[in-house]
Amino acid sequence: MKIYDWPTGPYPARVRIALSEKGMESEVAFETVDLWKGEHKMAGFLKKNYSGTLPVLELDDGAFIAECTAITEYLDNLDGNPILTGNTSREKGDIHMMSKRAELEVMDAVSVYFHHATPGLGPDVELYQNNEWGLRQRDKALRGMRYFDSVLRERPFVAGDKFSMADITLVGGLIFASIVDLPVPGECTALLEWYERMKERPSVSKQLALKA
Ligand code: GTS
Repeated sequence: MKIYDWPTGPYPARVRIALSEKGMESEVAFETVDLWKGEHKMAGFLKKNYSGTLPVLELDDGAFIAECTAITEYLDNLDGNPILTGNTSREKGDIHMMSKRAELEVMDAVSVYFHHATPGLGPDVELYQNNEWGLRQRDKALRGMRYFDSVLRERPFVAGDKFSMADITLVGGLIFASIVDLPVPGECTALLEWYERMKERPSVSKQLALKA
């Protein structure tokens, strides 16, 4: 299998953390697609992923799977031991719901803020920007952080008692927030404590070390 990504990118981080949690890193080759040069918007790459985003997983038969959630679910189920996406219907439902919320309320909102209300990937790549929309999404991300703080006051992990894909998605959101200098509000102590615990996991610390 091959993964096309940008090694330190926050969405790629979600798949890299999942691979590390599964002990599957050696089963995948990585190919870098340069976001800053806009390689992800060029015709050759759009054939692999219509939406022009990273990461993308290429299977050995030449098929492509895009979207972090889909890639993580695929990889997690390969060995018949889905530790990240749930074993029972209930676990799967809870994890998918909370991961989707982490995506909608934090990660995607931070991403829109980055692409619309900051220089983003630069003028050659950011062909349309809407500053006001970006700032609204920044505020949405801050509301999302407060929501997850309230969740993590009640339970140790985002989707319940176990580490899961939902935690990975929220970690991705906070990685992106730190890249764009959008700090977690100081009053979100449960979220901040949870993030410190996440950083102690080898999968996450290894990913964060790539930035150094
Ligand atoms: N919904 C997609 C997913 O979940 O995989 C979003 C992927 C995404 O936005 N990836 C970023 C991207 O391609 C990569 S990174 O910014 O995290 O490194 N961004 C470039 C762009 O032009 O949107």
